[in-house]
Amino acid sequence: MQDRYAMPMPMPMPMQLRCGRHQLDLSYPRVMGILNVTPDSFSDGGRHNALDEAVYRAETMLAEGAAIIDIGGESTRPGASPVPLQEELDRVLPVVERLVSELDALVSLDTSRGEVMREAASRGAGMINDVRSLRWPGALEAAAMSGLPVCVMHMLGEPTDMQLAPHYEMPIEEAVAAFLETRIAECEAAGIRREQLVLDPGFGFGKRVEHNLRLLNRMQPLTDFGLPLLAGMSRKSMIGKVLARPVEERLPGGLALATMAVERGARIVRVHDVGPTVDAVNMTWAVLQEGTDA
Ligand code: 7PJ
Repeated sequence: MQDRYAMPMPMPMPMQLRCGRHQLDLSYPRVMGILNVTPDSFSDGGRHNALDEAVYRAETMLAEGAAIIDIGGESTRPGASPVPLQEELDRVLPVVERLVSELDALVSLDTSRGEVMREAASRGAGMINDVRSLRWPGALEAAAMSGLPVCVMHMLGEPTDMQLAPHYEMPIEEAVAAFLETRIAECEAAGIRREQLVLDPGFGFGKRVEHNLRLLNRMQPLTDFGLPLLAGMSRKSMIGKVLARPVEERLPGGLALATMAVERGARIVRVHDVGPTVDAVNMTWAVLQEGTDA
């Protein structure tokens, strides 16, 4: 008889993520709704209160089936420069407070700043989403102190320069895996438990369209880390470039990408258009579950 310890078991993926007061069930794919609170993301022109509008948008996304609301006060679009700390705090904290107190929402904070992480955590945020993977001074410590799950994402360079001439010395999927492996180790060394990490290939962050397409197609091996994968491609320029569509006409392309991400192992999909994506993801999941007795 074969030694039952001879075959290494695949690392079990954490199916439940503890997010402060919330428990996030990742035994099936979930949708994260994007809530940008940068001044240019509101249509009000001063007529409505921007804070009320943000709360209303979050409420709509939750009603459409979003499991997480990702609040971002810093534009990380290609070419964008960082906003001053106080401005970021002023933008995001009132929104965190209202989404937590009025909607009991699971809020994630799209930030690279330790101060923002700390303040948001103390107001009830449940997750940290840092496109710079806690590489800014103080971020590792603040994230560890918060005890919240952290999404670590691959990015080559900084938003200011990342799209100028992205170049890799190795296949993109290997570069991303190597980067994530290093970040996981740094997070663990700082006291963040491995089971509290979510991994993101970072579509559009220092990548040409060919890089993005290849990375999505070859994303499955990233599940070997045994951690949940998050994919964010909603409205991104990879869709614009392939389909020649302006940003407001990228939903069908985005649904195709969300479907493929789930098929290749993503458990969180970060999008602007929550309702249609929830349907696309749930339909995809139904097919993937076929025959598994789940
Ligand atoms: C991402 C993000 C992403 C994660 C942005 C945009 C740019 N966070 N924040 N993954 N993208 N984790 O939404 O177009 O892909 S901002």
